[in-house]
Amino acid sequence: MLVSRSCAKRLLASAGRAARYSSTGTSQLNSVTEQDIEYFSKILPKTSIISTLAPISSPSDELNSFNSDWMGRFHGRSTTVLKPKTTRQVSEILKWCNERRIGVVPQGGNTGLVGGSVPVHDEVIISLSNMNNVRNYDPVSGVLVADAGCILQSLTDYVAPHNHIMPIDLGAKGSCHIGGNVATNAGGLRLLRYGSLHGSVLGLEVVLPDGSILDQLTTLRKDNTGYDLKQLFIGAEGTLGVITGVSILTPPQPQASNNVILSLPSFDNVLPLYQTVKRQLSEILSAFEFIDRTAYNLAVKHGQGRALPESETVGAECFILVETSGGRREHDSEKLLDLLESLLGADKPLINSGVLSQSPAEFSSLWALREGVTEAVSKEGKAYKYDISVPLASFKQVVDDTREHLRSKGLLHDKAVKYVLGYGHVGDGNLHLNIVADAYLPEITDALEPYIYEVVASHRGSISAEHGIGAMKTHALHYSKSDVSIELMKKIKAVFDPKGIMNPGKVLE
Ligand code: FAD
Ligand code: 2HG
Ligand code: ZN
Repeated sequence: MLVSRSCAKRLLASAGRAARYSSTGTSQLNSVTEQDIEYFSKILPKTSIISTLAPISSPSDELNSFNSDWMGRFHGRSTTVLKPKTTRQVSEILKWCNERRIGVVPQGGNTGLVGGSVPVHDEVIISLSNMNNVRNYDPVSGVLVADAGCILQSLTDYVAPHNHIMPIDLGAKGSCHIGGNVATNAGGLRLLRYGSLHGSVLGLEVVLPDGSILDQLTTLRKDNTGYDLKQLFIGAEGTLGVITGVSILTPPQPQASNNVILSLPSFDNVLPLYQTVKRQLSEILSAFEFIDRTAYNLAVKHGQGRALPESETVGAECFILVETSGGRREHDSEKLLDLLESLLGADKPLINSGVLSQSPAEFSSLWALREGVTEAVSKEGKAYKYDISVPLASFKQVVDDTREHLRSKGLLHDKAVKYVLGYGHVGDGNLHLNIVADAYLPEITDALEPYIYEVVASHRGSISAEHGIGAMKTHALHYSKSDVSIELMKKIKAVFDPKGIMNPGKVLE
C-alpha cells in the first residue's frame, strides 16, 4: 500500500504543526502524533500498528513488552510500534520519520542485553517480526538470503534438511532475529569455529534514515570493489539504518559432534588445559567454554540441563565444556577419548574428571548447563552484566576482585548483591561477569562503574566483547576507543543519519 505524494505532503504539514518536542540528548526529536498515525495507517494495515494514539488506540499494556528489555532493566515510553512486512514499507516509514524528525528504534527479538532495542524516550519502534521469509537458499554454495526478521532457530531448522547449519548459535536462538544478530555483531557459541559475522555475512539490504534502500544483498564470496559498506552496519546496533535483508554463508553440518564437561580443581588449570586441548584436538575443536562454580550451581538450581553426578563435581572450582565437530565419528571419538585418557593419566592432572555425552539428549543437556546460565541468573534476581574482553589469565582475578570490591563497599549481602559469577567464551577471550542482585540499585551501579571499566582499560581490553554498547555503555565508550576513533564514528553517523533519528541515545552519546 503506497501513499501519494500530495497526501504525504498534506499530512506532513499538519503533523508538523501538532508536534511537541522532546529532548534526546544530541538532537531535538518530535513525538509521534495522531497525524503520524494517520499517515502510517496508509502505509501499513491497521493490524500492523500498535499505538495508544487515535485512530488506533490500543490498550497501553500491548506496548509493554516492546518498551522493556529482556532483563527488565531498560524501559522506554514509545506510544507506537510499527510492523512492516516489506522493505518498501520500511522505506516509506523512515522517509516520513526523517522528514518529521521522529526517533526510530529498530527492534528484532528484543533479547539484547545492553538496552539497545528499547526507546530511551518515546521513539517509534519498528519491529521486524513480520519480515520473516527466507528469500533464497543455495544448498551448493550454502548461501542463505533471508529477511532480517527471521528467527535464528527457524533459519537453523530451514537449512538442516540441506545438511547445513547457521554459522552462529546463542542461548537466545528461539527469539533473536538474524537482523538483530547482525546489528549487534553477536558472537555466541560457534565463533571459535566459524569466526565473526564480519566474515560470514556476505551482503545486506539496509534502509537508510532518508528512506533510500542500500541494496548490497550480494551472494558473492569475493568482491573487492571499493569500500565494504556493509561492514559498517554489522555491529552498528541500528544507529545507521534498518537492516531488512541478510545474505549469509552457512557451513556444512559436521558429520559428528561430541561434547564433554571437564571439572577443574583450580582456575589456574584453564590456560594449560586450553593449550593441551588445542594441541590434541586441533581441527576438530569447535568450542571451549568456561563456567565458574557459582554459574554452574545456579544453572543446576534453576533446572538448566541435567546436573552432573555429584561425585564428578566435588572439589571443582570451575568447569570447561569442550565440543568437537568433525567429519568422521570414529576418528573424532578416538581423539576425544585419547585426550581424556592423557588428561586423567597425567602426573599432575589438570582436571578432576570429565562427563562425556553418550547420546544426542546428553549432548544437548551438557550444552544446556552452559547456555542456560543467563536464563538461570535472570530467575535468581536482577543481573548487572559486563561482557568484557580481558586476557584469559585474568578471568578469575577480575571476578574475585569485583566480589571483594563489593564486599568492601558493604554491598555483598542478601538485600543487595547475592552472587558475583563468571562464565564465557575462553576460546574468544570473552568473560561474562554477572553481578546478581535483588534489585537494580543506584548504589550497586555506582560501586560497579567506573570500577569495572577501569579494570578493563588497565588490561587494554574491551568493555563490550559481543553484546554491544546500546544505552548502557555510551558514557563508557572511551574506555575502549580513542578520542580519534569516537570522532570518526560521529562523522560516520552524521553521514548516514544527519538528523540523528536512528536509535538515538545508543552507541554514541
Ligand atoms: P534486539 O535485542 O531486538 O536488538 C538489539 C540491537 O540491534 C538494538 O540496538 C536494535 O536496535 C538493533 N536491531 C535489531 N534488529 C535490527 C535490524 N533489523 N536493523 C537494525 N538494527 C537492528 N549475544 C551474543 O553476542 N552472544 C551470546 O552468546 C548471547 N547469548 C544470549 C543468551 C540469552 C539467553 C540472551 C537473552 C541474550 C543473549 N545474547 C547473546 C544477546 C542477544 O541475544 C544478541 O545481542 C542478539 O544478537 C540480539 O538479537 P535480537 O534480534 O534480539 O535484537
Ligand atoms: C552467553 O555467552 C551470552 O551466554 C550471555 O553472551 C551472557 O548473560 C550474559 O552475561
Ligand atoms: Zn556470550
